[in-house]
Amino acid sequence: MSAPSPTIAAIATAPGRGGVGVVRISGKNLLPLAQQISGGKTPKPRVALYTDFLDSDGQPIDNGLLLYFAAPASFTGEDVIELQGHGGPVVMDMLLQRCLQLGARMAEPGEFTKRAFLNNKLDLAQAESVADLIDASSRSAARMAVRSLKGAFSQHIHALVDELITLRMLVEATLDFPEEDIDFLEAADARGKLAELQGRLKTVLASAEQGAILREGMNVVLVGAPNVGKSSLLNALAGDDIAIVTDIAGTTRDTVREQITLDGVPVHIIDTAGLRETDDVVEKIGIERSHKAVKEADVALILIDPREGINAKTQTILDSLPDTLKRIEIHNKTDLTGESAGMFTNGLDTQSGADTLIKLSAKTGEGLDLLKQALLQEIGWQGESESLFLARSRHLTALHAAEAELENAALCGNNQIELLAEHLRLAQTACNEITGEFTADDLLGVIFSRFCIGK
Ligand SMILES: Nc1nc2c(ncn2[C@@H]2O[C@H](COP(=O)(O)OP(=O)(O)OP(=O)(O)O)[C@@H](O)[C@H]2O)c(=O)[nH]1
Ligand SMILES: [Mg+2]
Repeated sequence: MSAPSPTIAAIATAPGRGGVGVVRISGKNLLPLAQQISGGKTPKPRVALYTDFLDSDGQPIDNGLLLYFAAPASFTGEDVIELQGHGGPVVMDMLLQRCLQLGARMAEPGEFTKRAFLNNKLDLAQAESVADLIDASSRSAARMAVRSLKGAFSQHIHALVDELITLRMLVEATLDFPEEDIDFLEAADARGKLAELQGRLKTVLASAEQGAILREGMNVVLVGAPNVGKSSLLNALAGDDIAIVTDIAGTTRDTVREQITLDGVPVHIIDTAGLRETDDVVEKIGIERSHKAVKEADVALILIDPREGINAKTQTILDSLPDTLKRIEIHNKTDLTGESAGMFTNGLDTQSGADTLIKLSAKTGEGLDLLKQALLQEIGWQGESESLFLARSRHLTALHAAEAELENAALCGNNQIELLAEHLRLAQTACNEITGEFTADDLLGVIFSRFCIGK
């Protein structure tokens, strides 16, 4: 692949004020630009040059450090210049405008990383992990993104592809030399190799699925009658007074969102308006929003005061819940109801249809840990380990496709060698999509457009 040529520039630091702001430039042969901006100085690669940054009249816009990375030893693989000036929005914009005047154009979101990919500095999985690292919403997510950026995920994919290639060579050799045929494949233990490959793929897939949980997190919605303690539970989980709590039924009218982290997994909690018959216009809208929030959720926490049971409005919502939505029934206020806190899962006949019941007190915090544990169990989180990858759904789709092709390959009979070869080829294509070896251009456009500018 050849590198696109126009010089690009962008403010790489976050908008707003900061001690330092960085304008980043990438392109071919950037030394003339460096000289014009610095008043004729020639920067040495990888040595900080303290200089004024000059406008077209030779007047200083700012002063700071100019860093020059000569191609190909740079992030993008092209010449890269970083102007590290003072981090004010106006001065940064003036520096950027100066670069545009000198022939650069504004970089598109993710364009620096895209060039790094096109110049073989990063593979696609690594490039994606750059964005994941920037977007990481927990320490665990950040740690995994760095692991992927340093190539841990790609290494596993490459190992898979290497084994696949070995197997394909065996099979294709049989096609080319039919006289060798089946005995040859049996002698080389092709079936054993295929089974091994399937096992390896399963392991990678399991790690990637865990990584996807860490990347995407989960949406949890709190539903129930007024006054059952939904907002109190949100506050208890968040460890902060996020939502207003009173003993007046109908306190929460709008949905309230808060993100917490459980064992490194980002959890988006949505508190909703208590569900009841009402003439209050505002509350009615709130109840409508509760319906909507439930539809977006992965897990619904159905709060009940066991002394009162489920009211008609709550029942209506429960009846409308999709079957795929996971449910946990919660009996709140154990400090008042006399029940002891606990988690129950076997042989339950809950009012809500949930197969997990937790008794807790949002007020005293008793039983709260059980709820956290249950939430992580519901989405299948097994805890962080060194072998996880911060996978995206794109990766999971590709790995599942490869898995299906290997299963089909395993089903091929001894007289279906051509079909076997084709399934193995398709399995390899699916794996290669992850690292970008065979990814269509339009897919690249989608992936990189989700980056921030300057990255
Ligand atoms: N004793 C006790 N009181 C609780 C508990 N949880 C909530 N409460 C009280 O119950 C009342 C209602 O709590 P909220 O958290 O506002 O209930 P809600 O479900 O959000 O109510 P709406 O927003 O009106 O739908 C408040 O007076 C809380 O202090 C609990 O576990 N034990
Ligand atoms: Mg409330």
